[in-house]
Amino acid sequence: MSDMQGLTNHQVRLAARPNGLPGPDVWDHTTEPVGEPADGRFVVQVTHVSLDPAMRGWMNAGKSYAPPVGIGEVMRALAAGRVVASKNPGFAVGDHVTGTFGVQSYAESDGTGVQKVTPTDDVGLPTYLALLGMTGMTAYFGLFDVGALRDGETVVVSGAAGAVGSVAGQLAKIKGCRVVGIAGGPEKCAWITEELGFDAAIDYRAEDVKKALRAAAPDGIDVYFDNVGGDILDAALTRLRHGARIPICGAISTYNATEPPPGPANYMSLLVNRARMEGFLVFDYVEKFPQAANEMAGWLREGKLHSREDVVSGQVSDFGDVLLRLFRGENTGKLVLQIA
Ligand code: NAP
Ligand code: FER
Repeated sequence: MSDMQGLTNHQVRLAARPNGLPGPDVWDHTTEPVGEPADGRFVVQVTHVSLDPAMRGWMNAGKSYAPPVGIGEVMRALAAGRVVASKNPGFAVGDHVTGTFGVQSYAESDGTGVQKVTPTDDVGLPTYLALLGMTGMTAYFGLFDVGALRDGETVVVSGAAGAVGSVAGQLAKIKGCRVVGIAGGPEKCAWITEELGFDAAIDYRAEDVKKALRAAAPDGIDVYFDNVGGDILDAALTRLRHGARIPICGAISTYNATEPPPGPANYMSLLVNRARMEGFLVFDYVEKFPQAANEMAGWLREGKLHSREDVVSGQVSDFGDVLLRLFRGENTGKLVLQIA
């Protein structure tokens, strides 16, 4: 088939498995012509690539809930874009879509796992990768289902100025909870308290987290929504109330570790406080996404929820550098690479 108007697909492929932080040596940058779609398929111009800590896990050998990205394969990524050619009756040229399109400027798809979305002036395409995408669903089900949040409880969220954490804290505020966020740096702490309405913020880079938690949650924690693991999880474990729940959403502080990290030394608090700590995977809730996204979109429209996207403009080839921002804490809200 002829190329689509001579268009070139820019791609980022996994060249080698990283040890520790993924440096530039783990990426290959390739180009290939964009082909016409085969019957039943369509071509998406990728405009926004989602940057997710989970990507670090996908780069490791060894299967988890998803197979690892193979060496030489286009890096897996959730993304958003626009249909530019279609031989699939379900998708028309001009439709906006989200899906697992990979780190590339054009993706071919048969529609599997692809959602049609309707960006507006108020709710742009990046929000479908943030509050109304996998990120928001993670906060929603992690807090309400795994965390079994009850109105008025005391909630502590780590990674609080990040994509998932900033939504989890806001959702807990909607339920009338006292919400304490833990984040790195004064700007992030100011954002979550002053703009998002968190009751308190702890700057873990500048403060003794254990001491700060004692002051910010004097009666203890009912739900600790853990995005980071490590020392911060350990500190939170010392402040549990009886019957506390800890949704284990992630442990970004360990993702680039080259040695096995020390276990949470305070986990016996789970026993003493009859508390539950539970891992979860957002994909287990796929069937309930539409219902949750409707409720979240309502709160977004009413101004009760804010979706902050940290949109970095660049080329597909900037992906590797932009990904590192997650591990350096250089993002506030949902990190998205907009393909210039
Ligand atoms: P994000 O929070 O927007 O970005 C990562 C943030 O982590 C950074 O901005 C940084 O903020 C913080 N961070 C990085 N290194 C850290 C360290 N050593 N100690 C403490 N904080 C550190 O990313 P996200 O997409 O919302 O993901 C948040 C967590 O949710 C991750 O653990 C991810 O794996 C998890 N997740 C789980 C599921 C699931 O299904 N279970 C789904 C999606 C995401 P600071 O400046 O505050 O350090
Ligand atoms: C994530 C971290 C870990 C995530 C999924 C996992 C969807 C799951 C890992 C596993 O099953 O081993 O951010 O996002």
